[in-house]
Amino acid sequence: MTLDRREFLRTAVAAAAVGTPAARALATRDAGSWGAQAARPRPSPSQLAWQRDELAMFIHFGMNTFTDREWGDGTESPRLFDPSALDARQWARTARAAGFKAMILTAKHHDGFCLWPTATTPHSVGSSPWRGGQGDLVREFVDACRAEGLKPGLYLSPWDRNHPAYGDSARYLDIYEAQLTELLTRYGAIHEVWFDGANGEGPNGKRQVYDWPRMWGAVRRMQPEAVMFSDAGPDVRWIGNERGAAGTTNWSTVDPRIVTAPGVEGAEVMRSLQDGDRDGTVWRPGETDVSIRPGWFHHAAEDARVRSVDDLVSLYFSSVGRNSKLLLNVPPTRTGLLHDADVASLLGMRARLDALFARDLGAGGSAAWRSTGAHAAELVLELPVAAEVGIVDLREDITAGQRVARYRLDASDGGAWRTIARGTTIGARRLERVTRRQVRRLRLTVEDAVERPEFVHLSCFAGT
Ligand code: FUL
Repeated sequence: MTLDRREFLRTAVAAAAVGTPAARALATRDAGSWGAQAARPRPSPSQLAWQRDELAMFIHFGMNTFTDREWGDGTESPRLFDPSALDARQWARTARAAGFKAMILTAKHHDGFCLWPTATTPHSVGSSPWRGGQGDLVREFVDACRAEGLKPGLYLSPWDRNHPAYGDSARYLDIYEAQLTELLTRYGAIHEVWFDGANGEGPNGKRQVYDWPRMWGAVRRMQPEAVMFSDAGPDVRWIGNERGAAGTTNWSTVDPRIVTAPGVEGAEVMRSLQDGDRDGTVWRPGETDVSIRPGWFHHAAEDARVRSVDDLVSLYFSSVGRNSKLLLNVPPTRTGLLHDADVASLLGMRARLDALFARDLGAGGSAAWRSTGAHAAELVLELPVAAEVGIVDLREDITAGQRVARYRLDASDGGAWRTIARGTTIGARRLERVTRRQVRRLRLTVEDAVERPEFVHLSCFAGT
């Protein structure tokens, strides 16, 4: 049987959710493995671009902003939604200035209020006083993203505490798919579609049963280049916590039989989300979502609890620096603007990161890579001049997949080698903060790898 590419993708998505062995083979939907021999998984072009962006901004904004809640119950009047000076360009300008490459908006949160005029419910901006009921926040958001060179993404909560069809499973699935269709056909290219795992009862007390293969298939048909996020992918997985910490071991490969659907629970599920699976059969890198404030939505009472510059830089190290991507939430206020305190921390983070990574002390030095076994290798970097080193930046070329499973870093100031760090996975990027010391040579020893390790790129910085 020959499948055309689209059919292949559809089958792969459907099969992946079921988790049969054939499914797992098919679930590597990427172009890299399309037509290739059975090999370890590799990222698709979309997954690769997604990871290279490193930073995305999450925008939680909606009914909860006006009721001062985190989870609305769906009984809120649309008349409460009335930002006085909403300017999505201010969000996008800030994101861009702070070095973010993408932005994801909560088009609908659990309370069911839709930020775009939808035919599926009157519970939307169309029934609000904002812009005289003629507003479309999804439109303003995507336009602002594009104007600032950011990739737009959308969060559409499956859990809907307002819609009367919720819990009447077949009927609500049609509604949900219709909402996805509006969002994915009216606004041009959407780069990430975000499905969260929260799933409670509807207004009628009934519990909804989802059909993920159907929803993922619909997204794939309408936006084939988008990556889909959920606990279970299919393209990008949740990192398993909202503290901003990827696993110190973090494989971008997972076993799709462990996390089968958004919202599944259990110790093994959490471990797989956090660390990935060394022998995983699909490429599903982890996304680290965390808020700049205690809550996801803006609450004036938390204005003095915005993360500091130091805190944001640490988040960068514990997410991007552990083979993940950071999705940092920055919630606009009731005015419809990002708060000055948040903007100051973001710009401070950018300035600090730029300074930390301004000068690679290894640039112009000599690097010698040699294979030392089927699953081992060694890299010695001679700095052009001895220098104080406090950060080591390691990168595998993940277009070829992820290979390193255990490594050691040694430093020499001209005399004996001293071990300065040990770790497990590297992946797209591994940042090691080490005790600052005078260094002439650095040695990376790959002690274990899942295949013959490819060259690992090493750079080093003074740190602080
Ligand atoms: C969760 C939601 O319940 C939270 O409110 C928030 O949106 C977070 C990012 O996802 O599932």
